[in-house]
Amino acid sequence: MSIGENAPTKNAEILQWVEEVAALTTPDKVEWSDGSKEEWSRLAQLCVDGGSAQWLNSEKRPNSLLFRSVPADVARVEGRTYICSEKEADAGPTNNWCDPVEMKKTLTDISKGCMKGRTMYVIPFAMGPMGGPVTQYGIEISDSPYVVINMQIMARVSLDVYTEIEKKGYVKCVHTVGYPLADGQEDVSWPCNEEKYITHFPSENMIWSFGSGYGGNALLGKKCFALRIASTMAKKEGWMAEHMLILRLTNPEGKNYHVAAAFPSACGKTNLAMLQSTVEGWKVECIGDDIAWMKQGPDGRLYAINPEAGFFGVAPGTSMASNPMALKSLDENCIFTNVALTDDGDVWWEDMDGPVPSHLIDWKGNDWTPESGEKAAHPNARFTAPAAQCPVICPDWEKTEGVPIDVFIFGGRRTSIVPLVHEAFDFAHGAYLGATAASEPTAAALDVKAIRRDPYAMLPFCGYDMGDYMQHWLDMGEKLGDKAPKCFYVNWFRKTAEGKWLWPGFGDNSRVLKWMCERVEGTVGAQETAIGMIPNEGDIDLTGLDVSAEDMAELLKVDTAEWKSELDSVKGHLERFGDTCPKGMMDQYEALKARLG
Ligand code: SAT
Ligand code: MN
Repeated sequence: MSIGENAPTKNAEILQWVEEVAALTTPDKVEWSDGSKEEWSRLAQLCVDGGSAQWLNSEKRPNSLLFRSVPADVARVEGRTYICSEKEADAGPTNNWCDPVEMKKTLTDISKGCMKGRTMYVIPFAMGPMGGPVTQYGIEISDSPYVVINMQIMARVSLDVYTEIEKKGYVKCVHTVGYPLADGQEDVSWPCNEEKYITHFPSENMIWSFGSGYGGNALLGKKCFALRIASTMAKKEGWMAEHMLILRLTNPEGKNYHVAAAFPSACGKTNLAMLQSTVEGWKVECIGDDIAWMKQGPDGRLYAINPEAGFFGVAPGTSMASNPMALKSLDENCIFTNVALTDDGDVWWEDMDGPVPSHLIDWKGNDWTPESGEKAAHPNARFTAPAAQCPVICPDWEKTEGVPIDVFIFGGRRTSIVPLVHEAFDFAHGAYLGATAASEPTAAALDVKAIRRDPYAMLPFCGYDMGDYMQHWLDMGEKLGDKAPKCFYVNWFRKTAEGKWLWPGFGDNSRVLKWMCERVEGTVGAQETAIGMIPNEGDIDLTGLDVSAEDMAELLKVDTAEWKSELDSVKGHLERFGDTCPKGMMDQYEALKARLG
């Protein structure tokens, strides 16, 4: 097959790579994606005509689609995700590793003819605003039209990418659902393969994904590129690729502050990114909800961009009560996967506002009633929405140079021990707070063993040894010096001994953000404790909020005995990284231990 004639690039290396992939996978045809609206509509209709999607009611949800996957392909597959660095040690103890030569051989073997009967799409995309100093480029080859239309929302797909690639290079991404069609064989509605491989070759800036059509397994710009490959690039080049939301706070005088925050899953990251402030005069705008790429700017400060162009969010739980701004981002031009379908052709999921419908088609395509005893939407059902549709998207969200970060926040879900907020003594201490961040499973008892440490919320997303990654944080602190962001640790989830939530959360979290900004400004105090600086009584603005003084004291309590009881778990966590656990981190641990007495 000759793929060169209608190719939009003359770059011989790209043409050769596309040719090679086509020769191996033998698609029926090759299509060069251009990212146009016309292309989106045509491929959306192709999915509908082929039976893998349906249009939602255009009066309720214009230009939006519903897809249903199969039960065997509903989430990222961490057990099948590999970092194929040259040396095993470079992947670290928390990643699966495979020798790159061996993995390529495995993938080559199973990929022979894997696109037969399908179209192979070549998708040029930018992660970040076109031409920006932090932006990177990629080309994803995929045999899934679902991937093409999702990538068009999540990344900036455009033929201009080929021009930028000449200057900046690109990440090679190969994706196949691994479901070839014999002559005359009819397609299924969600093709995928029982066998799955999500593989990363950091020394070649290459990603190869086989067998899944879902989310981060298939939309390779997201976790695979923007976190696993980019974290490796960032380490080498002295910048940061983080699993962080980015938001802007504006105070009543009109001054802006920019916050980047990392939380493990199920801690309300998307809610915080689109929070509606309850503090008079303070405004919050969203820049990103999942990933931040940050580079030191000419003035020495750290500048962040959101490399993505859309939100790939968990639908269940998203409501007018929990996150109205996310919900309003979904009014049109969206793709929904594994949500339920209402009788009037709209979407539904658990915890949506209003009464539970008496009849739905569930995510498996079956009739559903409240008596069914099963969830109507899959718990990991997703929406894909253009970020520009978010009513509180920041006007500078696509600024090529990014926004200067004032504050880093780490956090987790802890029903006890960890106060509402504490501030790190300095950046190295902040790096330690991120390295030891922990969360309880949502329904867990107060069992220290049940907590999961997830450094910087990057455990499944760091493309190299997590110990080296901790060192990178310390190195960035050195490089940024007194221009480094101030670091904080929050816990919105503390409960009383009787099990009552102490903090209202959601929009009222803006009160804690306000305190952080005032700390940056130096206009509000704090008291020193063994674990860090915490607000003095009265420092957090509680105007109009009904939280008692006792509850506030409980929220900010630091009990040294409780903290001491966690020291062993922290030490064990750090020691897991053996030789690569930075001395600087162990020093922080020893200093905490000494302060706790
Ligand atoms: O499926 S994604 O990797 O894009 C999202 C997630 O699982 O965190
Ligand atoms: Mn995420």
